[in-house]
Amino acid sequence: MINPNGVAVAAGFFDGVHLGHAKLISSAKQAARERGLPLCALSFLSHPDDLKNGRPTPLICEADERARLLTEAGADDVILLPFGRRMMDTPWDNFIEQTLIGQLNTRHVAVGADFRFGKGAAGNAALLADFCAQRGVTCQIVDKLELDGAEVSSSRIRAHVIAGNMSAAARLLGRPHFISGEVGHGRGIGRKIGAPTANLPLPEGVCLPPYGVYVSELEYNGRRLPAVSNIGQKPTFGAGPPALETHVLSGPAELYGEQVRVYLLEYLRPEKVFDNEMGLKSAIDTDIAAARRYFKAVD
Ligand code: RBF
Ligand code: MG
Repeated sequence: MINPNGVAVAAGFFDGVHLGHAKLISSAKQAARERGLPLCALSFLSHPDDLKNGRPTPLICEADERARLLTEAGADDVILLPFGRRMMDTPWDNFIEQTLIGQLNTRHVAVGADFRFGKGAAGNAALLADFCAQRGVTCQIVDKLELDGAEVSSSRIRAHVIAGNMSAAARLLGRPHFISGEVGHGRGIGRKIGAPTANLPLPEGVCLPPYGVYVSELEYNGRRLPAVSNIGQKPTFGAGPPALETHVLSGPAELYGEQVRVYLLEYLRPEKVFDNEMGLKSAIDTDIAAARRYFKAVD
C-alpha cells in the first residue's frame, strides 16, 4: 500500500459523492498535480455513525458505488478502511501518525472545513493543519459548497430522497439519484401485460424514495435508456419482497444477471392496489405516456 514518493489524500466519508465532494476532490487533485503526487481518496467501508448509534445510517450509495464515483470525480486511487471499535477509539493524532503518515505516506492532505476524526471526534481541520505543518505535510481545508442559499450535504440529499424530491436531490448530487444492482428474474407478469421489466432487489442500508412510480433511466454498458420504474411490493399481486422494477421505453431489454444503475428522475404517483390486471395495465400505459412526455420536454 505504501507509495515511496508519497501521496496526496482527500479524506472524508463522501456519501453520494455530491457536488461539494466533487469540489473537494477537484481542489485536491489540482494540488496533487502541482506536487506530482497521485490523489488517493480515503473513506470508510461503513459509516462511522453506525457504531456510535448502534444502527446503520441509510446511505445515498453503497461502498462500491462510492468508490466508483470518487474515481470518476478524479481520485487516482480509493481506499475504504474498515470502521470498527479500534478505529473509533484511535486518538486523532494517532490517526494522522499511523494511518495518514505511516500507512499511506501522505505528503498533502485535503479535507472539508467540517471534517471531524479520531476518538470522540476530537480531531478537526485546524488541529489537522497544525499537526501536519509540524510534520512537513501540506494541508488544504476546503470550504463547504453553497447552493441555493444552503450548504450541500449528504444529510440534506438523504432527506430529499426519502421525501421523493428527486429533482432537488439531483441538483445537489450533480446527477440524478440512482439505485444499482444485478438484474434478477421476475415472474413474467409484466411481459404478459405489455410492460416487461428489469428487476432489482432493493439494496439494504441505502436510503430509498417512497414506494411509487418514477420516470427513470436504466444505465447499462455505458448507455442510459429512458424508462419508467416502480419501487414497491406490487400489492396487486399479493405484496412480495420490495423491488425496483424498470420498464425500458424503447423496447424489451433482456438483462438478467447484468449489473445496472437505475437513475430516478421524477416521482409520478404512489403504488396502488388494482382490482385486476386490466386496471394495472391501463395505469402503466398512463405512466409510460407520462415518461415519454418527460423525455420529450427535456430533449
Ligand atoms: N404494481 C402494483 O401492484 N401497483 C402499481 O401501482 C404498480 N405500478 C407499476 C408501474 C410501472 C411503471 C411498472 C413498470 C410496474 C408497476 N407495478 C405496479 C408492478 C407490476 O405489478 C409488475 O411490474 C408486474 O407484476 C410484473 O412483475
Ligand atoms: Mg418483470
